[in-house]
Amino acid sequence: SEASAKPRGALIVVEGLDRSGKSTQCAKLRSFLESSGHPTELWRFPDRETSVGQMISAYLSNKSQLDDRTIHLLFSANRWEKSSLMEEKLKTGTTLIVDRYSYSGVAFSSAKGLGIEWCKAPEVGLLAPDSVLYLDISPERAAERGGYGDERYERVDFQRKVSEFYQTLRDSSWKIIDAGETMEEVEKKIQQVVLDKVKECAQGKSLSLLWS
Ligand code: FDM
Ligand code: MG
Repeated sequence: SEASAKPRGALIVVEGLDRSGKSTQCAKLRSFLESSGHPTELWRFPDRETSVGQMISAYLSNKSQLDDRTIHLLFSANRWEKSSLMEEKLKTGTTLIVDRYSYSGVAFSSAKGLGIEWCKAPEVGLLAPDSVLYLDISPERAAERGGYGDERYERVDFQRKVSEFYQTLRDSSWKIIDAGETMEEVEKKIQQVVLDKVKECAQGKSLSLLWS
């Protein structure tokens, strides 16, 4: 078909602690790719627009209480409900920059005490990112950047635990970016990594699945 003859887009995931600069860098990366001629969309998880996403949003803003396993599965369901659209976008040539993905899902829930393998199980079979950019910053340094908001999880002690669990999830698709550098330096590093990856994907790198 015409769709499958097109070079596919890349699945680029950006991870990191709260206040590590993810959202800013995702927006900059999106305009960079667009201006370089690569059709690009910016996605984020949780996607608070869906009905599952609204339950998640209420939980994060402390308007509702949910059992730890229940909210974990809702975060996962929120990725599954977008998974076929994600695949379609990639296969028809759109690069996706995704602000948080399954790594957030596992790191945050594991930091609450749930087992890592239990946390990974519902993620198995989702599309695996072509590249994970981890914006590396200490929780103390992150908190200094204007402080955290008042959502659940935005506390230094908890974020430290999350960063430990993130480390256990690192694999060969990860690129660790020093997020303590200036915004421009971080931006330049990300651009280089991502452009290479976008080219690799357009040249036929195949999509794979988590978590193999
Ligand atoms: N979070 C995010 C999780 O606990 N699990 C997940 O699967 C995802 C995607 O939700 F504290 C947490 C991480 C963060 C909170 O994310 C909301 P944003 O990026 O701050 O909106
Ligand atoms: Mg947040």
